[in-house]
Amino acid sequence: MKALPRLYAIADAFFGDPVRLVTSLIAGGARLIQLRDKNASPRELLDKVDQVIGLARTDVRLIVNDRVDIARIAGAAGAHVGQTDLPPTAVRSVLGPGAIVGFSTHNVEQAVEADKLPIDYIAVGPIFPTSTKENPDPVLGLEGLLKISKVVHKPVVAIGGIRLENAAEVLKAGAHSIAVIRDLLDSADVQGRTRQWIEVLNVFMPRSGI
Ligand code: TZP
Ligand code: MG
Repeated sequence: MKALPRLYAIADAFFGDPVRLVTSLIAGGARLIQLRDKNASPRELLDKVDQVIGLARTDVRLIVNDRVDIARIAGAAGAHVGQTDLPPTAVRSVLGPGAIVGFSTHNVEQAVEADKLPIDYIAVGPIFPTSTKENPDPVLGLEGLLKISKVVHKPVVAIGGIRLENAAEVLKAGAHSIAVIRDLLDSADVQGRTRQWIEVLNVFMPRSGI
């Protein structure tokens, strides 16, 4: 079991230099951060991950989106993969038992299958409409999230269109943690927004690890 914080911040390079973004997220208190850069070449991404790991405190865990090879080479804390990326069982065998492995799901069937895999959390989304992801799957809503949370055992990380204003509802619908891009990164004060998020999420009792 690996304890996961409530806030899962995603530093998406679409919103700016990931090194700058991660610096602000860490300063605001984020301790689980994913680096997502859909356009970088493998070499560029490795360079960015190296830089970000270089500035992370030891209590910050950095997860690489999509590229398990780069997570492994850079010594990141883990990797996050989607339905058409490398299968989670292969990811686990590459990264080892200590790594955090996350897997995206978009409906009940996928979440139930994901629950049987050697992963640390099941990402579920999009919960609400989002313009951050290209070609998103159909919106699940809080009802869809609740349905999934009830049938899986692994921690659920909710993602997609979640804003601070509806975060409490998302936790009430069974999410263990919330992954956020736009509501953090679109802010003129990423550090301050991160701090606000953590204050709101921490009102909920921390649950025992994942
Ligand atoms: N996967 C499902 S929705 C999404 C991803 C990567 C985008 C989430 O971004 P935002 O800005 O928090 O809606
Ligand atoms: Mg992917």
